[in-house]
This record gives sequence, structure tokens and C-alpha cells, in this order.
Amino acid sequence: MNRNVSKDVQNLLDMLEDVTISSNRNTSATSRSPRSGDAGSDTELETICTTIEEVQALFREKKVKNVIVCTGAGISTSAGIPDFRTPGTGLYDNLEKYELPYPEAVFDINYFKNNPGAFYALSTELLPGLYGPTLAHHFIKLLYDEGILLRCYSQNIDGLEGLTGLHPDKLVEAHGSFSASHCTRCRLEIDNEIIFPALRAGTPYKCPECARIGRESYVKPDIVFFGESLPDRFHKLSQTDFKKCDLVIVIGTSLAVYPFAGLPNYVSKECPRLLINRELVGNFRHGRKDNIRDVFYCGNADDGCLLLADAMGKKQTVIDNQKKQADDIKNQNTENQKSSKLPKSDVTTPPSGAKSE
Ligand code: CNA
Repeated sequence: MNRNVSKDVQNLLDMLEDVTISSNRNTSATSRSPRSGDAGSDTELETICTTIEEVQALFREKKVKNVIVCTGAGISTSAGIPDFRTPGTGLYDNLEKYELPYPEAVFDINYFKNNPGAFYALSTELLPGLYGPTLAHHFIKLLYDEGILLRCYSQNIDGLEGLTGLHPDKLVEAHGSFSASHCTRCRLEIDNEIIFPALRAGTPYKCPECARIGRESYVKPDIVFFGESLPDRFHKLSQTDFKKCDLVIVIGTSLAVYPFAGLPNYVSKECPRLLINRELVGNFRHGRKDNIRDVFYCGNADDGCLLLADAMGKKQTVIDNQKKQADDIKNQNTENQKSSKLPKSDVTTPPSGAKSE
């Protein structure tokens, strides 16, 4: 998403093959995204797949072998993590207390450098460890177990895809994660054991190295903020993966953030595209006369994924796996609560004891 370009205009641009997509997540010169699929011909194509029943048949008859799943915050809402843009419950509607100049500022790198408080406060809600993967996450793991997952591209920062046991090679965390943290100024890496208590307490953590030489700078988890580049892995793998893909499933995203939102366009013209979401987004041609391969399942991510698991004869497996892991996490959280009391202060003190002000 380029903040100066409306979503409708951006969707129109997606449909034009010769357009380079720009991103407010990636302003670097390396940000050029792959072009949309080039494997299609210009001749009229017959209908490939336009209903969820037809997608179910693809799974039932084992006709798909290279499935790509693209996920967004909507895949995690049933775990208890709010998304960004759902009116009322989304994080953007609940940021008044931080007095941000605009909602996206909470994830804006330039804003963060001087005002880290809002992000740290929000982190208390998003931090991995509190929530368990949903049925939809376990459906993705099922695709992996069945050997038909080419890749899962996630915009999420909650780490729930990986928590199911999905192999890291199969996962592209396009907007980064909490797995490591660095100073925004000197890039010093800070251990999770140090930064996590600060994030849990919602108290901005000052870089001890910068503080030592009299500079003030804050540490940020390696989440890709607006104004930062996406990981190289995203660019590298998306260049080749989407050409091989024989079904792309987009789940729980408003497709508002580029270049990620352009991914469903990189598959060939013959590749079916399934959107599982509460609203129609992106440039899915669902309901249009010229639609030959787009499918829209309007509803909850978990329900849509269970329909597909059912077609594979694995619905109960997904339900059982999800429940078992949810119970384990609940028990673990109860144990943790019993054994630890977290300190809360205004600003976490650097371990070196160096004065930052
Ligand atoms: P978004 O813009 O908030 O869109 C979410 C979409 O999911 C909307 O279209 C909703 O209608 C839909 N939706 C919500 N709940 C469900 C559900 N249960 N079933 C089906 N559809 C549902 O979020 P995006 O992911 O599109 O935006 C990209 C941002 C969100 C990324 O940069 C993330 O880092 C960021 N984010 C991540 C998390 C997380 O990691 N869980 C949470 C909040 C925001």
C-alpha cells in the first residue's frame, strides 16, 4: 500500500501487468515486486474454478500439489488477537488513548524513534506466548503434513503459524516477527530474555550502548514497520514460488498493505485463487462475468478452512490438533501466572546500568 494511493486505484493497478507495485512497507530500491503471472495465454479461457465446492473437489481428488497460503490478521482473531481494520474491534479503532497523529503511526518507524510508548503498550496485546494457533493455522499445518504446501506467506507478527510446528522453510514472515530485537540506531541486538519483560510490561527499552555514549535510542523487535524494507526472503521466494503454485488461498486479510497485497496476482492466469474472508477484498473477480478462477468464501477463516480439511478427510485431525495445543498453552499460561510476577516501571533500565539521560 502506498499511503498516497487509494485501495481502489491500487487494485486497478494490480490488474495492469506492466505495473510495478510500490509499498509503504518498503521504500528501498530493492522493493520492486514480481510481476503478475506470465504463464497465461491471451486466448479465451474456460472456467476453471469459481465455487468453494470446486475447490473442495481439487483437494478430494488430490489435484493440487503446490498450494500457497497468504495470511493476515483475520486468521488469528478467533485466538483472541484483534486485527487492524475491523470496525469496532480492530486495533486501529482502539488507539485513542495513545493520541497518535494517525492510527498507522503506531507502526511507523519514524514515529517510533521518538515515541515508542504506543508500540510498547500495544505489544502487550500482540506478544507471542499468550495465544494459541487457530483451526485455520492448523489447516495450514495439515497442508504441510500432506506434502502439498509450497509456502505460507504471513503478514502476521504473532508467530502462530510457526507454533503449530510448521517447518520454518515453509514460512515467510513477510512483516517480520518478535523473534529478535535491535536498537533502531546502532542495531545492537538485545536478547529476548531482556526485551520480552519490557514488552510485556509495555515499557520502552532504551539501548544501553547508545546510552553509554550519551545518545537516546530505543530497541524494537524485528517487525517490519511502515517505512522499512521487507525481508530479502520475501522478495527472493515470491519471485519463484508463485510461478509454481497450483492453488493460492488468501485468508483473513484486507489486502491493504503492499507489496504483500499484490501476491495473489503473481500466480498464472490458470491458477485458482480462493479468498476466505469476512469481506471481498483485493481484485478477486468473484461475481463478475469474466471470472474463471476466483472463489470467495465469505465467512470465518476457521469455518472455511474446516470445509477444505473435510474434503481431504482430515477435519477431525485439525480439530483435535488445535484443541490439544490450545489446552497445553492454557495450562502453561496458568503455570506461568502462578510462578511469575512481572515488575512494571516507566522505562526499563539498560542492564549495563549506564545512564541514558
Ligand atoms: P486487517 O487490515 O485488519 O484485515 C483483516 C481482515 O480479516 C479484514 O478483511 C477482516 O474482515 C478479516 N477478518 C477478521 N476476522 C476474520 C475471521 N475470523 N475470519 C475471516 N476473516 C476475518 O489486517 P491485515 O492482516 O490485512 O493487515 C496487515 C497488517 C496487520 C500486518 O502488517 C500485520 O502485521 C498486522 N496485524 C497483525 C496481527 C497479528 O499478527 N495477529 C494483528 C493485528 C494486525
